[in-house]
Amino acid sequence: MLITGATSGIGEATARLAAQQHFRVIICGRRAERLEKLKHELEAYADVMMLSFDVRNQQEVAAAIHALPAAWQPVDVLINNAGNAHGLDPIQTGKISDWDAMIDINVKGLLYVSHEVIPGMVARKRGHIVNLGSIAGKQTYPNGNVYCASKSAVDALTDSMRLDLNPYGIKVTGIHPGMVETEFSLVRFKGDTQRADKVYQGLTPLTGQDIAELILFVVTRPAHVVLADILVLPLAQASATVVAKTSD
Ligand code: NDP
Ligand code: 8X3
Repeated sequence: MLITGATSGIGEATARLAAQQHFRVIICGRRAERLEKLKHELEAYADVMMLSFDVRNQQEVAAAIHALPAAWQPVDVLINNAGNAHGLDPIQTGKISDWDAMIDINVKGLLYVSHEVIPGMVARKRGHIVNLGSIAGKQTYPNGNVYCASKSAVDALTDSMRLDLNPYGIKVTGIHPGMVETEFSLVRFKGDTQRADKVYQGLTPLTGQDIAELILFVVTRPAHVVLADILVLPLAQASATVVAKTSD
């Protein structure tokens, strides 16, 4: 199983649970020290390989995946998880650097990784791709603009992959979470912990572990079963904008 964005949040929890269930895991991310530490921890349960690359850099992505030793080359499960929101500004004052980051990481990065993995799946006529979308890809919300657009693109690509890969017996799943407490808001608000913490105050958000459990469920269904599209929310959340908070 190759997991992008395994240095924190959903990806890290997924790597941990997958290793505990004895999947061989390839953990990816830019922060090599975190990958080293996680690799060391997970080797108690399973074989672990780490790849440090920036999904925005197509050459880095291709070189890292091609350099996998032959025994690790057949990637049968790809978890396209790396991604973030950058900023929460109205469209008229949005920053080009934030827009570039979201499109380059969430959309182009997912494509670059998929480009290196899909041909092997097609040749072997087997595989499972799980793309992390978001409720933001299903419903827009004020100031969500480019993040919503990037996740809407992930949703469209997930459906497109399922269509194109249908003749090859490859499963494709879209998982679309609502609020999950990870480093997501810290990244969105550029390290402002107070603002990030406030997002999850007054409700019980989902955790990375909740989504990891869902991912492991999805990839362990019988061969004929595909969970195609999953929206998963904390109890307090009814839509992208309707959240029952007990306090602000
Ligand atoms: P985190 O910020 O905790 O994790 C993001 C992961 O993505 C990190 O491991 C980070 O690794 C990796 N990443 C970010 N940019 C790059 C890059 N340029 N190259 C390689 N890896 C990168 O957030 P989450 O765990 O919450 O997010 C995981 C996915 O879930 C994302 O796609 C997000 O959009 C989606 N999601 C999150 C929700 C939430 O509320 N948290 C809700 C719905 C969807 P590193 O920095 O080491 O490179
Ligand atoms: C993350 C959830 O609602 O902040 O994708 O966009 S939200």
